Amino acid sequence: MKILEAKFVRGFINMAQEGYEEGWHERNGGNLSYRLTPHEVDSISDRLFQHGEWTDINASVPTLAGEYFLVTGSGKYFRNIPVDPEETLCIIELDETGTKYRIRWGLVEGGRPTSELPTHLLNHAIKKRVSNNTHRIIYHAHCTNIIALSFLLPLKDEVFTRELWESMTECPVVFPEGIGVVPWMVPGGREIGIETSKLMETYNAVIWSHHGIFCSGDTYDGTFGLMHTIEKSAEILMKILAVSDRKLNTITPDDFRQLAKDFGVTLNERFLYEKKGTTFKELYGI
Ligand code: 2HA
Ligand code: ZN
Repeated sequence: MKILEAKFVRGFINMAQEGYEEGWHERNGGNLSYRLTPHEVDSISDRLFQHGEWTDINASVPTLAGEYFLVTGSGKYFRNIPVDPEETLCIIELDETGTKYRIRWGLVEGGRPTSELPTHLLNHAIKKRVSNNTHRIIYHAHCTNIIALSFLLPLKDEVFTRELWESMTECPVVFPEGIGVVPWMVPGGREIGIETSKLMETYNAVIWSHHGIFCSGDTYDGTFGLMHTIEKSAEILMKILAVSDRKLNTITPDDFRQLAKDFGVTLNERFLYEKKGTTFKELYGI
């Protein structure tokens, strides 16, 4: 089958375009990866390059040995993905140790997979295990309002989860497990990948302070929808912070407990603490 006609490739390209249109992918910002099913690999195997040299991943993911991933290319612009997917994307294969990859399709004008490959693969490894092999997508975007919030709020999972849940009623239904926060770290390496993947044991979304978000999911719609929901909630909170020193009304811990019951979701009580203060100054010193 022609690779560009495969459903998982078309979905990937659509998602990249939607992210670009949201304004989350300035220049070469952001990256996306999809873990192929064995059936998908079979369906396109005639169209893969046969040779490519093995390159170090700079991380070890033995549970992903032999798997194939569709990923964005390093330095490539999301806005160009729909225009020229064969030049901006690639399919990589991992070796039998899970420490090396080789390119089997794409990047026709040269290049390598995303600079965030260690984080993508470490996240895929964790998610493959904790989701029972259902999660296949890892998405990184530079969402404006989440980045802004990371300059204002304490960089704690409890604070971001609670404030984002409060800012839009459906948030606790969309991410009942909460959201993790990594402090500012140098991007592109193994260390930030390891810190992110530790949080991916619990969460489907992890904020990179002053940088963006990583989301994980089982479908393109679900993963994009998670990113979109988090960023919209952050936008609402930024509007509140811009015009007031406090919230006059909000959703209370008991409201959340009622919502959880009626929607059949489990909310971690860790995020339903009693807030110590009313103004943003009392709460967060801002
Ligand atoms: O430039 O977003 O984190 C791609 C990135 C690196
Ligand atoms: Zn980035």
